[in-house]
Amino acid sequence: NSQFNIDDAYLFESELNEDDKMIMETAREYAQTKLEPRALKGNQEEIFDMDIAKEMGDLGLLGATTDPKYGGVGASQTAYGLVAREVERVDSGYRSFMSVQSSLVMYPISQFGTEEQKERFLPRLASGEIIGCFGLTEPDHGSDPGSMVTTAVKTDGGWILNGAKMWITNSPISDVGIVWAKAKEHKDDKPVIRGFIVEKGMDGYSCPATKHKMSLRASSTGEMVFEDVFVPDENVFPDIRGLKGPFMCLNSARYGIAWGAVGAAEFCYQKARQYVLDRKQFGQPIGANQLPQTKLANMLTEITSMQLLALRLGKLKDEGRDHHAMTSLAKRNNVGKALDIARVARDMHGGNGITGEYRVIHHMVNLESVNTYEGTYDIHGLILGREITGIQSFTPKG
Ligand code: TGC
Ligand code: FAD
Repeated sequence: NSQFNIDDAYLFESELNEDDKMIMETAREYAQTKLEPRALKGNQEEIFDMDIAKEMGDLGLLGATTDPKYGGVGASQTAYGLVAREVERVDSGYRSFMSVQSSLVMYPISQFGTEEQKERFLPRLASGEIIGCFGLTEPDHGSDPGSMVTTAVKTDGGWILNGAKMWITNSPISDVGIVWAKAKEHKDDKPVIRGFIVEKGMDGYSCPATKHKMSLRASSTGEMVFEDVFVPDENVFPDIRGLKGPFMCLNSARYGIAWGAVGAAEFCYQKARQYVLDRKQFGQPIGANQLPQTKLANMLTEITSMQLLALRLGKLKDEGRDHHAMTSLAKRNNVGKALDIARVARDMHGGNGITGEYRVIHHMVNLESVNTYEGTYDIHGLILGREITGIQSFTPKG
């Protein structure tokens, strides 16, 4: 009989191949030695240390699945997820930076870009020399991006963009942005959603920062504002049309988030366990009581199911057998469960749980954003509901 592993109850890490394990260990070592010491200050003072981009780039952690020809390390989807888990064990904000760079900027350039676009942007994004952002959400169109009002109108040699994107991770620190807009080639055309690569310094393009966030404070968030911005033809994705383009990027990011939530939940569970073993009340460790023990049992049960779900989805993605509804299921379940675990872990820390030092409240408030972005908990429920019943319930038409 093997020993029971209280952090990996069903021994999921023993299922990983050597390459995936090596990337996971590289990410873990980096996150624990370089990110963890910055996390509390980063959160409290709203600092995203720009060195992080280069450090992650040097280790091959940005766009890890990208073809080595363009600066990636050709990692598996499973390995990409394992990196997200290690980074989010420290701070969902650092994982957000990594997810956006990898899944929402490098992925669309790899999938939809021209050869010239790939050569021009991917190696510098992979090394962390330049930073990217992704603009889909608008001030009045979040869950329903199909109703976006940002426009792109054809002109000589390029396109003129007008509109605004809101809640954009990395935008204030970005050198490039992938923006989705309703494009019209001719005046009487029906508009169609297309993807554009915008660059810092383009006339009429600005990225004001969003201040006073109470969550993901170490992640830089802002707007993307377009006032008659000229984007040359060479910065347009040539073939992808419609919402399918941005949604394909979201599938990749949502998958990474499902793994990231595992790391945040594991951190909170391990902290809560240690706390109730160390802290004595009524003459005995708090952990000697039945309620804290069953809370820990519930956490481990949920974490085990989250680990297995993420691992299985990674394998299905590596085999090309995934469906986007599987990703919705994993993102919704894992982030929802991680948030529940963080809230219970916060409670188990009593007054100390209110300070940043124990860092559970830090994860708890971060996970509120994670539960909202990339499709809210309820929107993923509705995506699954549509698959299960065959009836869409987003609009009253049914
Ligand atoms: P719907 O009719 O469902 O679909 C339109 C077209 O898209 C196709 N499609 C997908 N393709 C690939 N993957 C998916 N997941 C897809 N889902 C849909 C679909 O087949 C169709 O194609 P076609 O060829 O027939 O036109 O579109 P809808 O408007 O009814 O969509 C409804 C809904 C709710 C599913 C969708 O709008 C949605 O997912 N809303 C949530 C919005 C969201 O997730 N926004 C995320 C913004 S980015 C972000 O938050 C980054 S945070 C990152 C960080 O910091 O880590
Ligand atoms: P709404 O769509 O207004 O939803 C409000 C509430 O109504 C939610 O609870 C929702 O579940 C519910 N709701 C909406 N429609 C329905 C319905 N039909 N039925 C039932 N309930 C419904 N976006 C980007 O494009 N790029 C980014 O990099 C990015 N980064 C982000 C970073 C942070 C920190 C945050 C908070 C958000 C970020 N977002 C980004 C935006 C994010 O994707 C949106 O906030 C999210 O999709 C929800 O949209 P909304 O905020 O407009 O909420």
